[in-house]
Amino acid sequence: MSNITQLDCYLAGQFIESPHYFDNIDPVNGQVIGKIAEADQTMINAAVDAAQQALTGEWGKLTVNQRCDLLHKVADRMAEREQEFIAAEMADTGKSLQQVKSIDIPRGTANFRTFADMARFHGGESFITELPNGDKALNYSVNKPLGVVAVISPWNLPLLLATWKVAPALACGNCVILKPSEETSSTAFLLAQVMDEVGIPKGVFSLILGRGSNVGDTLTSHYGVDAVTFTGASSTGQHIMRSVATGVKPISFELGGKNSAVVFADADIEKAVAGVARSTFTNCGQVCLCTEKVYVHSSIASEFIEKLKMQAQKIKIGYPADPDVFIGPLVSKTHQEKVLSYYQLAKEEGAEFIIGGSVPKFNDERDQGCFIEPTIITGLNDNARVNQEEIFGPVCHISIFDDEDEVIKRLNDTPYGLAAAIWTESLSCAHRVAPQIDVGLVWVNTWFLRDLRTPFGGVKLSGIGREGGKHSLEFYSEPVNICIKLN
Ligand code: 6OD
Repeated sequence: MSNITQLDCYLAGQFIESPHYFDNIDPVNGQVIGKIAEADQTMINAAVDAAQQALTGEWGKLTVNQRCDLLHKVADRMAEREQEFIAAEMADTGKSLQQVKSIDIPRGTANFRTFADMARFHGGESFITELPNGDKALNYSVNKPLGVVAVISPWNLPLLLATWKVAPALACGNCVILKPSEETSSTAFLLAQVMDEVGIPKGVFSLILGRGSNVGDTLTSHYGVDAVTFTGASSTGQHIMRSVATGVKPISFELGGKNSAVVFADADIEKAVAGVARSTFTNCGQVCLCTEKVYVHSSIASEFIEKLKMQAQKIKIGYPADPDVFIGPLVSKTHQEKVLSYYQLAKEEGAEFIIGGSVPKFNDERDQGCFIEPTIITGLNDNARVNQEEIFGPVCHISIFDDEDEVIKRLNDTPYGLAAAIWTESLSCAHRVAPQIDVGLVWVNTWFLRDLRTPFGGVKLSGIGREGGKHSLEFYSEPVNICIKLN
């Protein structure tokens, strides 16, 4: 296990003690496992100043290849310290060893390697411009970093989603100030140690810890912060948008979702059941891409529901370090109360519970933790609040449909638009339906299969902009046009 007990901010190449700390709580049993610094205005100012100096100093003078080599060293050192990252992520989130080992930590290193490699090949455009009098000009573009980028990352996939933004931002030559969620600061702290160990120049990467309500606005509205990139709740995205408006700063937001899965009559039912169980219950439902609404064709509905119920019954809930455990607790008491309030709302709205709906009983310390039962419900209208609002827990509602056009219309009747999954054995059905769903990403016969070169992001309340591959490089840099008259 990680022996981290005090997490400090890292700025201007140093770990700095803070005037205030708050408790880090273990979601497995509610015990205090450490203390986390609360940055103040002076520390944020110092991080911004150091970043601005680094941009014009050693960091700004590195070649792209030197910069990208350094980012590979970050990935290598993270891999060497993998066990510490695993332990820290599990302790903060309660997520299972199975998941941390297979998703969270490998993606942390993959994010650095992928964007370091891609940035080496990020070229510009060039044109020979012909004027009416026969003169010519050479127009070309060079990619410049945006400057100081504030990365605000969430608690559900802490290392994965922080590095998804930190890595391309650094690869493009920016300086980064990372503000992780107050629920999950530990892997960000380890990342700061790694940056320090491999010799990332001082000021290039800073870690600002603290509660969003205290430090968030100070950071995003800071005159020295040039761009803000955020993953989290849509309401927080709206708040950040207001705070950056005065500075007209570029933003990239990946926000909430209310994602659907559609199981067509010709689906391979075993694969669809396993896939929907995975897309609903992975990470205790705390992935913005998780399925919360399932539409099943009437001809296979009873078989599908029975099999999904059996699959959910097999899920082992318990201590995250137990290798057989699929889901641990939710991240916090506050979040457990939120998810439970939706279970209660579902009851009030008249849902039928196929399985779950409550808190599991262990008769040990875990009863003080934040566990929750995987839950499947049915019987509600599409416009019930439970079917419209993001719950972010291990729960899905099953609806029945008869007709393709009808289900597409129902899928799109939501203020969110992040992801969807379609289960069908018909290639033409997949090609016909996928582009008609108003989301940023459609999976067919799979879920959360990621290629980091692809565009990633949402529409409507689910976000602004695209990251991934060249889209990340385009967001984290600005093309500058240079026009040379030729004679
Ligand atoms: O896989 C990714 O790159 C990504 N951005 C996932 C987002 C998950 C949100 O909870």
